[in-house]
Amino acid sequence: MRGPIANQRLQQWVDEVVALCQPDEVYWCDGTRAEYERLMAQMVSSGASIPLAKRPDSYLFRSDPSDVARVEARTYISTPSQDDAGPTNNWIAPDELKRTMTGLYDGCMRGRTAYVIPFSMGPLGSPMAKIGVEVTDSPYVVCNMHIMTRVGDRVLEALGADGDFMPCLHSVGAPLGPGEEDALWPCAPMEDKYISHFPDENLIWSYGSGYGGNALLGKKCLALRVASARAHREGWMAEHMLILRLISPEGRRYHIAAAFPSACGKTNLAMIQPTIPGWRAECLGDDIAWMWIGADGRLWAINPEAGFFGVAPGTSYQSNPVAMDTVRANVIFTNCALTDDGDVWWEGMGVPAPAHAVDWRGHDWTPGNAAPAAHPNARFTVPATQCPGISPDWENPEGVPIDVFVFGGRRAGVVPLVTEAFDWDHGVFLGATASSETTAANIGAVGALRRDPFAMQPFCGYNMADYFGHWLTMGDRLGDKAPRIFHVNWFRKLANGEWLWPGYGENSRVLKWICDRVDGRVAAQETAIGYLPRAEDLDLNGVAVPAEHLAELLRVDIAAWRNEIPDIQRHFGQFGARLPQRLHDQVRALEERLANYE
Ligand code: GTP
Ligand code: SPV
Ligand code: MN
Repeated sequence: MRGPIANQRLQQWVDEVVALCQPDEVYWCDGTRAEYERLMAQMVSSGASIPLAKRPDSYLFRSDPSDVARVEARTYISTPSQDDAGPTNNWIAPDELKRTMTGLYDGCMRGRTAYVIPFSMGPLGSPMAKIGVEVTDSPYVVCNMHIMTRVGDRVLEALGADGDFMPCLHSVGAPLGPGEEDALWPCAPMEDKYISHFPDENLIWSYGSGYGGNALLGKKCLALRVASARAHREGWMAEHMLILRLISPEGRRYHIAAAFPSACGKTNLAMIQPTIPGWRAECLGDDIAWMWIGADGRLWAINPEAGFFGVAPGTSYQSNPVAMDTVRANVIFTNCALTDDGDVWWEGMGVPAPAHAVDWRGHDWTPGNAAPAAHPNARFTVPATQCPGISPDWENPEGVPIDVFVFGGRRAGVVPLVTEAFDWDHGVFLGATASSETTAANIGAVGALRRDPFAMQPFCGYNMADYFGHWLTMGDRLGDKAPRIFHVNWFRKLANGEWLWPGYGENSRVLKWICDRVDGRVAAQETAIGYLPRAEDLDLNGVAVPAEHLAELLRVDIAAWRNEIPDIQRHFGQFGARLPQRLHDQVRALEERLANYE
């Protein structure tokens, strides 16, 4: 098939992996459309993939019911010293973890093909781009990597004979005996799953899961966990952030990078269609931003990905028309429901439930069924180029200059609609203390309130206290060119469960206030927790938000905020002496302000 690979280190690593995992065959991916179609056709004939009659070139996969999301409980940051992984990460010593996983990998690809996927995170030719090579025994992973990253021969060319790459080993962990029939979605039991990172070696080993962030190793594993550790060492940033360009009626461009936890609104904000006349938006990325300080002293950002792996439920022509148009054709759907006429359906799609469907488990489903038809973490995989709102600059190797950071989370109570930080340190404090109700993007409790600093709790590849310190250092280096920092919460609820804020396109009203603050065009009130708009400072022309809802959205509940302090102290306390003093100072300052705003 292919002659020897120019890059000796790559050939040697692949040889080692093949000797260990013992696949029946080894296949080097070239990244072509023909390859994608060939693999998809194989999966259609095995029954793993269902072609959708109603959606051109689109396919539905159903995962094993046990393998529906990331598994934080089985995700490891394996540094020589546990302190370097820090209290927010699972840790096993590298020797021990490699011994355990080598045992699991031994012969794990028997009966399967090992696919070698050379991929680039970031546009090839960008000084920020990083090359990885994933070896996987999952053709589903290959097709998804085709969409989510830049794959194939052009990457090997860029790698050359002595280029550097990050080795990423993945197996679904289900070897096949001779003649044994494969499962439609092979995977290993929970106790054998390991999503492991060796950040000091730029090395990733994943075993036992075929789903999303566990298996598409360029995404969370490389571009966030390993990259964040590397960014700390090298003085740049790898963040769980969307990148958005907002354009005012006068044509002024604002570049916004926003960090919300998993399934908390990044894709939706990244694809926003502003409801305020004259304002426009362009999408640059929906999940990950890599940022560095440019020659002009500003912070520049690229999106290292090439596609969207987005949450399907809740996506409709009302909530996110840009996403709906993006997924009209050429999509991989996972764990959506299948309609009788050959389309996908999910809860919150904005069209009536079909009278009959096949749910994500493959069972008959009719409206009124207690269980949802689509899994809450059902996803679409789609190329970014298909997004009608994609920015002409989305692949610009130089990136875009960031004006604004927005942090956020899903909080039914307490946290107002929008808050502006007093200064950089206070902004870092807002990021470091951000909290959110957990979602179905991880296997575990849903709706449990937890701290999710900078939306990086599951993705920070080193000690989170050092990560906070890195943010402070970046601010010091950026000085007066640092982006302004805000915090938002679209998810306030009434006691009856109704949303207080309409969200989605109407979030542009908050973004407009943010941009106006950056340019000094609008007032704010100083409160104990930061600057907030008064109701009259928000442009609410054309949207009906009851005055009492608005008052609640912009209210600073002093008693509730005082109640947050012990939890913030507990949260910071876990880092011991490693927590930067400047964050202790922020807690004290908040306490004092809360005491003064009786
Ligand atoms: P990951 O891909 O997991 O990192 O998630 P994400 O942050 O991109 O989340 P996404 O935008 O896909 O949103 C997840 C869920 O939140 C979807 O069901 C959305 O419909 C819902 N959502 C997004 N924005 C809003 C909003 O402004 N208001 C409300 N009420 N829900 C929203
Ligand atoms: C997330 O969970 O934040 C995601 C989806 O973006 S996954 O790729 O599965 O991690
Ligand atoms: Mn994400």
